[in-house]
Amino acid sequence: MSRIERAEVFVASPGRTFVTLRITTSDGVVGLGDATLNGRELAVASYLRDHLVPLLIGKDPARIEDMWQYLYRGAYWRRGPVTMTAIAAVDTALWDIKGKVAGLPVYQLLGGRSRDGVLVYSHASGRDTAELLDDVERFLSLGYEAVRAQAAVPEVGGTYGVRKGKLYEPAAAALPDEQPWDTEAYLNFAPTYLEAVRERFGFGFHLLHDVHHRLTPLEAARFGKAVEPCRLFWMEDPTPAENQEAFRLIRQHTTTPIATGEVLNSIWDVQTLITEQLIDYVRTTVVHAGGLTHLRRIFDLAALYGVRTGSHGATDLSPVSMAAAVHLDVAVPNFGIQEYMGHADETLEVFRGGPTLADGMLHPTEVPGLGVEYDEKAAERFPYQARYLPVARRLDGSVHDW
Ligand code: KDG
Ligand code: MG
Repeated sequence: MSRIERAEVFVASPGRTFVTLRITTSDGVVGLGDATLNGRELAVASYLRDHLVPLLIGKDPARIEDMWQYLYRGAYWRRGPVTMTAIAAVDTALWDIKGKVAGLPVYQLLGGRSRDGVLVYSHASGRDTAELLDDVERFLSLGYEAVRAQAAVPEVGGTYGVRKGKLYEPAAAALPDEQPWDTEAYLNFAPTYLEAVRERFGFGFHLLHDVHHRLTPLEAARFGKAVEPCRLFWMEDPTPAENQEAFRLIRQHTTTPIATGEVLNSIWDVQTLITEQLIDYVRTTVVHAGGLTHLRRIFDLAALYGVRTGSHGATDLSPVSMAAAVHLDVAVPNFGIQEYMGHADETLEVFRGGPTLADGMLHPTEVPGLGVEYDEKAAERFPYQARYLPVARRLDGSVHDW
């Protein structure tokens, strides 16, 4: 019987920081898992190196479900982003290995295709409405059928979502940057630029917007009502997601669809949201919600209640995560949309392969496993650099939700 012989953790910053787990079996089969937790990367690396890797050696790589139960139930301490990201890395690597052993792409092991491709959205942004409109035009001309739109609030500045370089990359400083936030200014301004997007480009594509946990439930209800004429695909994270009950109030006041879950990491975190149908899209991911095994469980619960999937896919989800996401997206019946921001050129020098983009859709590779390779030599050229997401402060100096 095959055994897990080696499990190595790599931390590198090719364009941004990624933590990658590589498991090698006694038969020489290699599996990859993403273990990146933006701004807390070394905590997951230590969880893996110090606590999980010693448990993996000698175990049967084929027993994916049993390994998941062993690492989750067996640890006594459950849930939380660090734990669930570490478990996810092991789980994803074992699915990669199973695909390679079976000679099948992972989506075939998940039941095969439910669709031909995976609809994605990307990020248009601008320092003002005019710049945002140009950026939306750029994405539409590239063939995207769904675009997220964010603009800086003119009199506040530094607003979440505005791209500085080629890619939108919010984790940029060696210590967290502090950025101002003014809810009333945002509530006055954001509906105007979403209306401007619809006015200029019409309704022939999906328009999304990320509120990024910045509003109270009542403010979110006001916002959702105000943008109803824009017919958004969704408003994302209208209020901090850990208070699931808060979404009831938003739901009662607006028909704007709601997406949440990118910071949540277990089925228990989304149970009320899904079973009470308080959201339309669940944004949990392979990397932060316990891997393919657990995310499939969340998506199956969502399917029972008519909630569709819309997984997070920012630059901090490595190409290994994106590949795993696309294998699952193409297979599940209740897929909605997949976020896709692409990656920096340096990232793609280290991670080779992965899904291909055509006509606004991602397509999984047909090679056995996940279809991504990690170039350890290339990674050595990009040593770890600490990078943090900014922190938001209200105009009176107090900390706001980021
Ligand atoms: O790690 C956090 C980022 O990925 C996040 O700020 C991006 O909200 C985000 C999104 O929707 O992509
Ligand atoms: Mg978001």
